[in-house]
Order: sequence, then C-alpha cells, then structure tokens
Amino acid sequence: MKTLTLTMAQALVRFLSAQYVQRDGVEHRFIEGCFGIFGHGNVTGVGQALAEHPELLTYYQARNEQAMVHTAAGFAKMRNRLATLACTTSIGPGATNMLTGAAAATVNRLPVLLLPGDVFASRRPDPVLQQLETPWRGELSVNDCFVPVCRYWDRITRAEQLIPAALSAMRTLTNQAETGAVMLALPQDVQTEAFDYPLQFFERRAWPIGRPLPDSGALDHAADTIRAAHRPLIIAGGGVIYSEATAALDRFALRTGVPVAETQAGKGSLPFDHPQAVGAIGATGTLAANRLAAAADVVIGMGTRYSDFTTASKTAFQSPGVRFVNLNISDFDAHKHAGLALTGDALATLGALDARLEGWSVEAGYRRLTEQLRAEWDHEVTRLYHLGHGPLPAQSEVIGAVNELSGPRDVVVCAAGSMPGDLHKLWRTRDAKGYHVEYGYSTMGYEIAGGLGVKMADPTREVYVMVGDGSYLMMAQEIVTSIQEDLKLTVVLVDNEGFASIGGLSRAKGTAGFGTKYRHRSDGSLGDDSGARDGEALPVDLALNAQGLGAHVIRAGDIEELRDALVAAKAIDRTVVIYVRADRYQGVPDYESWWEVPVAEVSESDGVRKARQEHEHGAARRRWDL
Ligand SMILES: Cc1ncc(C[n+]2csc(CCOP(=O)(O)OP(=O)(O)O)c2C)c(N)n1
Ligand SMILES: [Mg+2]
Repeated sequence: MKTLTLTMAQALVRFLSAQYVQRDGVEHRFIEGCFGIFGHGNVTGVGQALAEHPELLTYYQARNEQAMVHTAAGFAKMRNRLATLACTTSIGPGATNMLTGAAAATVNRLPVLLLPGDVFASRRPDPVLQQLETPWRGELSVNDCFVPVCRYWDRITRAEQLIPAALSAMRTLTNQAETGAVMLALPQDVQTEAFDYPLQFFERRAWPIGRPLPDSGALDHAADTIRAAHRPLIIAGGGVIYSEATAALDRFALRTGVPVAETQAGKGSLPFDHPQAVGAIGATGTLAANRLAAAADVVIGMGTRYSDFTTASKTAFQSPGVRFVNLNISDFDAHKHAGLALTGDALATLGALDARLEGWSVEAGYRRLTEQLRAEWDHEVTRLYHLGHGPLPAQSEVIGAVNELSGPRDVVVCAAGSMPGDLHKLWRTRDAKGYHVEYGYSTMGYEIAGGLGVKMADPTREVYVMVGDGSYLMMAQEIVTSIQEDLKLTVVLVDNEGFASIGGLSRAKGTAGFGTKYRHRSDGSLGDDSGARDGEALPVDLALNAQGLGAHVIRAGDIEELRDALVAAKAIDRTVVIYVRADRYQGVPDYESWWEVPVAEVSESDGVRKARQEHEHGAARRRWDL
C-alpha cells in the first residue's frame, strides 16, 4: 500500500481539497475554502498545513468565529448545499464562539464544517490556557457543547482516526436529509502528529447527490388525494430551491392551476408575477395565501418543515377535513401533520406526481379566485411601497425602494428583527436565488456575515444586506472582511432606535415595549414606548461606525435620498453602507394570521390581561392535524 507521511492537519487539508459532489452528472468542488482565526490551538496544526500548501484550500481571515460560520452557511445556501466552506478556530473561546453559527446552520439544514482546536489528547500539560476542567469527567472539553447542534460530531484523538471521521463528516454534509453543522474537534497536539496515510485517502472523491423517489404506492395514493381536491394549495419550502425544482414547479402550477404559497426559505420558488404565485404564507403571509390556506382541503407541502411561522402556530388550515401530502427528502418532515409522506427528492417526486396527474387541473372558479386574490395583493404591495409616510419613512417604503432599484438577479439578505416579516410579505422576488432570509434561527448578526457568504458564492450579483440597528450592533465587523476580500456588499442599515420588532410584540402583549428602545438610563427610562419617561436618545452614530470599518457610507434622509443612494451605490466597487432612519411605529399589518407567543395568565396590568384574553381567543383556533 502506498502511503504519504503527513501530520493529521496536513492530511485533513489534503483530503478536503479532493472532495466533490455530483448531481445530475455535474461535479462541484465541495469545500471551496477555509475561514480561520488562529490561536495556540490551531496555528501550528491546521494553520501550518494551510500555510504549507495554500493551493490546496484557500484561506480566508475573519474577525469573529460566529460570523465565519454564518458566512459558510450563507455560501452553502446560495450554492443549494452543493458546496460549503470549512472554519478553523483555536481552542476555548474561539471554538465556543461558533456555537450560535452551528445551531443556525443545523436548524436551516445547511452544511458547514467546523474544525475547532481542542485540548491536548496527551493531557500532559493540563490545564492548558483556555481549558475548562471538569472534575468528574476527564475527556470533556468545551467542544462537547456542540454535540446537540451538530449532525455529526467527532474528536480526533489519534492521527489515524481522521480517516473514518473525515469520511463520516463528508457523508453527513452531503446527505440532503441529514445535513447541517459537522464538527471535527482537533486536539492541538494530534493536529501536529504524523501518520503514514494511505494515498487512496487523498484521491479525488465525488459524493453522489441522488434524486430518490418515494414508494410508488404512496405516489399513487397522493395523486388520488390531489385529484379529489377542490381547493388544493402548494406550500413551497427551501427544499424546492435546494433541489432546483423551481422550473418544474412553475410548469406544474401553470398546468394544474394549483396556487403556490411560499415559506421564508421557499420564497423565490416562483417569480412574484407567476399566475399561481400567492406569495408568503402564515404568520407573515399575504392575505391571498392565508385565505387560500384557511379553506384548503389538500395542502401539498414541498420541502417544508412546517415551522410555526408557516402554520400560523397551527391555525393556518381551518378546513375540517384538510389532508396533507408532504414531499420531503427528510422522512421526519414528510410525516408532519399526519401527512401522506412522499419521502424523496423534490424535483424527482414532483415529476412522478405530475405524470400521475396528467389531464387533471383545478376547477375554473378556483383559478379565478387565485387571480383575484393575487391582483388584490399586488395592489396592497404597491400601496405599502409608496405610502408617502412622514416625517420618517415607513420600513415598507425602504423595502420598496430597494426592491425597485435592485436588479432582477440581485439578492436581498436578512435574518432578524421586523424586516424578515415585512420582506416575506412584500419583497417581489424575481429569481430563485434572489431572496435569502435566514429565518430558521433568525440570528441577529447573521446579515452582514451571511451576505458575505452569498457574495462569495456568486460575485456576479449585487448583494443587498438589509440590517436593523440592533443586528448591526451585534455583528457589523465583517464589513472589514468584505473590504479585505474585495467582496462588495450594499448594506441598507435601518435605524429605528432599537428593537422595533420586539417593541411591537411587547406593546401588543401589554408591556409597552419594555427594554426595546435605545434610551439613556439616567432619567429613569425603561427603554419603552410608553412615553412616560422617554429618556434621552443615545449619542450613537452608526453611519460613522460603518465608515470607521472602511465602508463607503451614504446617509439618506428620506425615500428620495435613499433612491439616489441606491443608484449611486451601484457605481461604487467596495462595500457601501446606506444609513436610513425609519419610523419605529409604522409597521406592515398582519393578514388574517396569528403567531403563538405566551402571555402571563395573571397580571396587575389591564393591558396584559386584555392581551391574555386575545391570546386565548387565538389559541382556540389551533388544530392538531392528526
Ligand atoms: C442573537 C439574537 N438575540 C435576540 C433575538 C431576539 N430578537 C429578535 S428581533 C430583535 C430586535 C432586532 O432589532 P433590530 O435589528 O434593530 O431590528 P428591528 O426589530 O428594529 O426591525 C431581537 C432582540 C434574536 N433573534 N437573535
Ligand atoms: Mg431596530
């Protein structure tokens, strides 16, 4: 057997550089690069390996470990999970900083490979700098925190263990039903230990990403169920986009007339002006989709995991006999809502269903209803895009300006705050990859870091990162990385003096926005919206902050200036931050939907007691869907 003597870290880097995936006969390099922040736990191991052979794996420097995981996840999402990035860190805080990123990736089912350093396997110098000692268990380290948020987790305590561990990591990352964060924890001594690795380990390997079909009996049953439906509704989730089934869905919907509603991850499955597109569904849904959902007799879920936002906390579907047919690569999701489970690839399964439904389409009256609801919704979007609100613009107008001045292939990125809901309702998506909102984990701080990953994945598109002042303050530092790597972002920074979304939620539940407004403490302010003790505004200048990080900054005072800024930003080749203030209180309405957030059962406050009554009223509409 021919072997190559390498350190474990050198072998890992060489192995990763040779991994590919193959789908529909096309090969894609899987690990396109490695983000890293070095410390004593990786600089002489993985760091040395990357430095010795930079041609194997491109190294990217980041500012924060959580951010680099978001960047890898954004990259993987943009590439439909056919490629990702690795992340190397030191031990201790460098490693645990990745925890939120790992959870976000796993919740969103996005592959990311995490390579933290770990304490010495030999244990001779214990406790080393940054080691957590656990008196009752010798083999624990802080990296064990990642077990619940990873889909595969391993620790390489001997150099040869890398072989089975690396293969398991690749199997998980490329498995469309199982994918998420994968961690190989790398003890700092073992990273530098040599082993005679078989040459075969480093040979080019293409992992097949197949298109499995459900059982044919289940397909027949599903087709019969759909044929018998009078008011069917498709819910398109992220799986439609990842499987590249959008064109097939477009044809299927046109031919059969079945309306298509979209989840956050599924938005973009159809262009907004498709005759069957009824837009967002659920708690942040359109009136069109929510009306159709309430009356639907068969719900066809495609690649959706039915989050509470999608189901309006199990109140979206009110027809007494409603049945669910679920196409999903994950058996776990396919079985949700007691659905008829079609476990398989979205594209292949849709094709098989289409063939079985030949000649069938919805009744003419249902097509007309869809058309009418669509027209009404389009009108509502136009109204909200051009409210003419003052003195500060409404957020819906900010979104309208960005939508109207971005190109059809450009990408909007967002994650937390009030914008994801407004974008879900209002963004007119023109391209399957044009809408990128991380709403599985809704991580404040994802926006700029994730946007960077989107830009890396497709530099031919302009990337519009829409970020609230709260999220910006949590994690803006990757603006520096975007400057360093010549990856231009257009960041639209919307300042509404704090956490407007949670402020609105708090007000709706009788607690006046407590702790959600940025106000100086000295005059007894509760940081709320009651106006009782409003307190002084903070002397904070986020635009200046962005300028300090190297961005080209434009301050827009109103919607006209925002439009001018968006035009000007196109001609600038480094990251632009457009700073705009928006009215904290001018939100987008809900459209006959509900979201379950618990309210105190007893309280001294009239407002809370009233909110509790409303809560019980909403909760009465919940269904089990058995
Ligand atoms: C890391 C993290 N912490 C807390 C939350 C809960 N949360 C959701 S939105 C929000 C406020 C976001 O503020 P901002 O970015 O300014 O957006 P706005 O609500 O003002 O639109 C908070 C605290 C979260 N989603 N993520
Ligand atoms: Mg805000």
